[in-house]
Amino acid sequence: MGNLMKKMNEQFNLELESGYLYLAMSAHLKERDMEGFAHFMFKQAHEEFEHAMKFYNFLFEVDEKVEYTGIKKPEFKAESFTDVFKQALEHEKFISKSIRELYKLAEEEKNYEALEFLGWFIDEQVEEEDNFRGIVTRFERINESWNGLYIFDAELGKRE
Ligand code: OFO
Repeated sequence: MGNLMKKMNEQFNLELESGYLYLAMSAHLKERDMEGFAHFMFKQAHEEFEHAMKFYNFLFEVDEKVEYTGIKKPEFKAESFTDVFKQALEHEKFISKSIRELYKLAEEEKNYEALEFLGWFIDEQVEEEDNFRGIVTRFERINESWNGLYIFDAELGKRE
């Protein structure tokens, strides 16, 4: 397995880890009876598992192996609801950086198939960061007031 493919395999595991993190965040929110926030994070976790499957399928399509490297215990600071979503935004920034590094490596290795494939993720990360940034802004304006939190909880609970 070349360097790029090794990193693609790491990204497969990282996407699973993202899903695991968001599931843990969802549970944390659900334990505090914020069903809408919990639902939003649950959906986000599913999206991450779909991302993982894209890497999984790609690796098979280019005749590579998939290795499971283990998933680390999700850690996040959660002193407020705002905190949870702020850390989700930070996590997305970290994932974007990782995708950009993969893209750079694919350019260096002149792997055009990987470049095509990763282009989708470059766009997706712009969307992911934009979504979470917008949510964090709303949380900062709500400033943990229960009225605002319940209105926003209902809104995020509508995510399909
Ligand atoms: Fe897979 O985009 Fe979020 O982490």
